[in-house]
Amino acid sequence: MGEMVSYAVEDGIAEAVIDNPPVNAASHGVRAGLADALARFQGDAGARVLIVRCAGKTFMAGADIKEFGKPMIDPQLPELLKRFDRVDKPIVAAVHGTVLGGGFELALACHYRIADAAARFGFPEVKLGLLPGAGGTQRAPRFAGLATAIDLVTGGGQIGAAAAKDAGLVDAIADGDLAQAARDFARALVSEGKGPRRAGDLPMPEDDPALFDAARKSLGRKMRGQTAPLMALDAIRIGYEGLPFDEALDREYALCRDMVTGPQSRALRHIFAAEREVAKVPGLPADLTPRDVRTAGVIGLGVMGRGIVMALASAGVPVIAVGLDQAHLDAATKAIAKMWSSSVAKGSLAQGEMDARMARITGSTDPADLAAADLVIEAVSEDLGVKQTVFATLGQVTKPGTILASNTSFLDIDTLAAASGRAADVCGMHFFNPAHVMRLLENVRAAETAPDVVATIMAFGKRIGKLPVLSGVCDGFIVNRMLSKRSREAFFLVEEGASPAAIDKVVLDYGFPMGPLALGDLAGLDIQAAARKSRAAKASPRELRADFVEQMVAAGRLGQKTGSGWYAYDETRKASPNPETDALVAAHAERHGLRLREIGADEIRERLLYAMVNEGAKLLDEGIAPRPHEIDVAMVNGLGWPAYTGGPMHWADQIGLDKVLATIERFRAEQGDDYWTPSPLLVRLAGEGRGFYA
Ligand code: T1G
Repeated sequence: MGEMVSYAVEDGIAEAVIDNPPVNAASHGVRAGLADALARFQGDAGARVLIVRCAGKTFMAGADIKEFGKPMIDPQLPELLKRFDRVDKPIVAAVHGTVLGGGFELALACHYRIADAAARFGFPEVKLGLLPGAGGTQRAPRFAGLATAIDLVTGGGQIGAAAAKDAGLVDAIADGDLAQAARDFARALVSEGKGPRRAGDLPMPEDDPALFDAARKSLGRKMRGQTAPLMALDAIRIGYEGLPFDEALDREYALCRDMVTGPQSRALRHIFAAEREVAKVPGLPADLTPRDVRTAGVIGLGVMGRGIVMALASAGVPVIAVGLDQAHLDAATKAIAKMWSSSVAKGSLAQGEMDARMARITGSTDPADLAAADLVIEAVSEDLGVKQTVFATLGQVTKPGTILASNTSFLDIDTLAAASGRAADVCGMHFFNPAHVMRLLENVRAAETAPDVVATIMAFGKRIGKLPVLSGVCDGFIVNRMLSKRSREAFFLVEEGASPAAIDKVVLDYGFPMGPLALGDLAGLDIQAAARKSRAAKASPRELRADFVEQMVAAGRLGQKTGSGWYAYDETRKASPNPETDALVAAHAERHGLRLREIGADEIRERLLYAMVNEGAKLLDEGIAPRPHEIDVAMVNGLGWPAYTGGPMHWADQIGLDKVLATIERFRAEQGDDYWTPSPLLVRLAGEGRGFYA
């Protein structure tokens, strides 16, 4: 049986218990162990019913992702689950935790299912660029009907135990101990003379085939650019259109197997692994003890400060919220209550939970009240002088060992550390707007930040449900520094003759949620103008000359909020090309004697994206980003870089760094060294025929 699956029989009830921490993935040892247990159960006349369950925190959470790409060893999961169909005695799955992917498929291949009340179910395969390849697309519809099966299989989301029971995917919800409830359930099956209830014996539902077309349309929008959801929909259709069950299973598995080697699955599995790798900071002693953070503090209650207070209170952390004065504090408290009240009104937040969150927030206008905090996050205005004063105060009023973190998006944290008088306790925690929604958190290690402070903010970031990525100190850290190069190239391309719509279309077609110019209109061109102003001292003459944003702000055109920016907006904020912008660009070219030219989509894409890849390589060169993992995870989660490309560094590796470098060298010849000098790391890796990851 091997050590991963135990098998025992008592009073005619056989139990196969899987134990493969941390998530009972269907590794080879689990599959072999289950095969043995099934054979023993089949051959043991004394065993009337079999229960399959898992030890640890969750029932099987899927195939073993770490085995993908390696030669698969028999029995493979699809074939093993077919054997469940051939057993002539009842099999019960007792499930808890996150019953996902191949784990959900194992449960559906069992004849009955009893679930812990807190269990959750889903087919996340499409998030890995795959489809349920062990019967999910054929068994789920037979138990739950077409609409529920399509939603689960193509959306990759999860449903709870009660919803699963209502849908027919679960037969009973355990009352109390799951193992005992499973035994009682099994015993009742035997006493009622119930035999196997195989999915394959159930007819495919005759639900309306129009569900497929509707799903195809909505997937085209919701999962734009991704192939797996549409392939998963086709897999369901194979069985729906009458292919015999076993043949449909074989077709489904063949589809899934072919997707494993596809670029989108490799990219999505890379991001899955990278998002877990970035939690392990290289060079940090594994035995470091994070500091205890019982109470947090936030000073500065503008938009970001309020979002951070909400993120902390939502995660169960008591937080002292310090405003500049009573008016600021009252406005912040009111705004926070309003946001949560609207969630309560929508039914996405229980009133009791909102009350608990509000109770965790203690308002104050006196920084001295932060003496009770173990971690203080500063979120005052992005002015170095103001922040220096705040850090000097924090250094005085907080107790020794309290961590002092700045939410600044680009100011120098070493300067703030010096102002505090306690540099070892100072770091950055850069949240992304809206801070209570966006998962990405750029944790910034300054020159003198103590190692245990780094360990603390990485652990604390995960504790509050964020995705912490470590960065060193530089202007813009990882995301905003790379983004600033895309903005530069976008403005240059406008100067050279590309229309805003052409530029944004290339970025949209690549898979971003929005193009750079439309994004500027959404955020507000006044915000962008202020950011450009703060960097003017470091900007080149050409960057200063490309002052379209300043020109539009001067004309009162701030983007969506004024109905006019790069685009013109109607009352529903629908964008259309803006003649005022065309006139502005033409006048700009005339004024500066610029020759406008036709620019193709390929050049636009390479100018915008390779500028970020090159900057990412410089971040690695300078040690700002510890590894390419941090860059890919930050750009996917901070800028919406499409995960199915793997992020900038993985994507560049797939193209080949020699090709990326050759294109950058061409731009260098055309655009000049200031903007297109390749990073030394990129040159070296390309020369060695390697990638950022290889
Ligand atoms: N295989 C291998 N390792 C896995 C794994 C998996 N399926 N899921 C998690 N891990 C590792 C993870 O890498 C990390 O390792 C540790 O477990 C804790 O993970 C045939 C083809 C289950 C909700 O996509 O969603 O089935 O970093 O930090 O926050 O049709 O893990 O400690 O070394 O995420 O508590 C489908 C993916 C596979 C589920 C738990 N299944 N996992 O979250 O822990 S494809 C999935 C998750 C498939 C079949 C198809 C989450 C979780 P390390 P964690 P968590």
